Amino acid sequence: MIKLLGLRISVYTRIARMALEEKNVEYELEEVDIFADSGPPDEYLAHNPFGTIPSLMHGDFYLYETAAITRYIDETFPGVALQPSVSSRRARMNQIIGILDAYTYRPMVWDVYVQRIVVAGSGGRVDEDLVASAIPTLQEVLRQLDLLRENYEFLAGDSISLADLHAYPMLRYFIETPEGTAMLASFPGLQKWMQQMQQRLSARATSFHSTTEAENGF
Ligand SMILES: N[C@@H](CCC(=O)N[C@@H](CS)C(=O)NCC(=O)O)C(=O)O
Repeated sequence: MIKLLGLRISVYTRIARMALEEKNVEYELEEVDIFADSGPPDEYLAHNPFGTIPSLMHGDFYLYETAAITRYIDETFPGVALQPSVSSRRARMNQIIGILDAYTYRPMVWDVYVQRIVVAGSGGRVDEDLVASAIPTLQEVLRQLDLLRENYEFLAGDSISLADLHAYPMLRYFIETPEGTAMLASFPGLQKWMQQMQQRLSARATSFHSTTEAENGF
């Protein structure tokens, strides 16, 4: 039995869920509120002292760190391969995942999306300096994703890979902001990729929202 510990609204939980969905693996999502005022529950910290989500439980095998989780899912379960067999393509996939973890997630999700949508939506004061400071990095991130994709249909080649599953949830939040929509519009290739990703069953099944994203549109 596979159990994923995380939150439906979490970017990294969604990355792992999309990998499980793409592989058609049955799993249960157990919500763990690491953002509670009291912090992550003690029993969660006992397994993952960093308190990040998601974590995966497969029988008595416990794993945290999303890039390790998605590779484990791909390598453990049958179905379509989510890692290219050609080493240069696989390296490209890993490079993109590295860029997303190191330079994308924090500015894209916390500095822009959370400020513009979550803070503003709850009547708080948006930290405009924080939003503005994220923009140059994010412009470079999109430029690199566009460049590294070359003319392939997906980010690391002509079939879907873990790089696409890592990127989509971050960009899905980003395009809810005016900055994200405008920035993506200047990369038509990436915009087309987003639209294609949004139609996948794995994206629909893991929507952050209660209605499906296809209904919401963007
Ligand atoms: N390196 C971790 C990062 C995961 C991560 O940052 N998840 C967010 C939620 S989307 C989180 O747990 N944030 C809480 C924190 O960093 O304390 C991984 O790859 O799993």
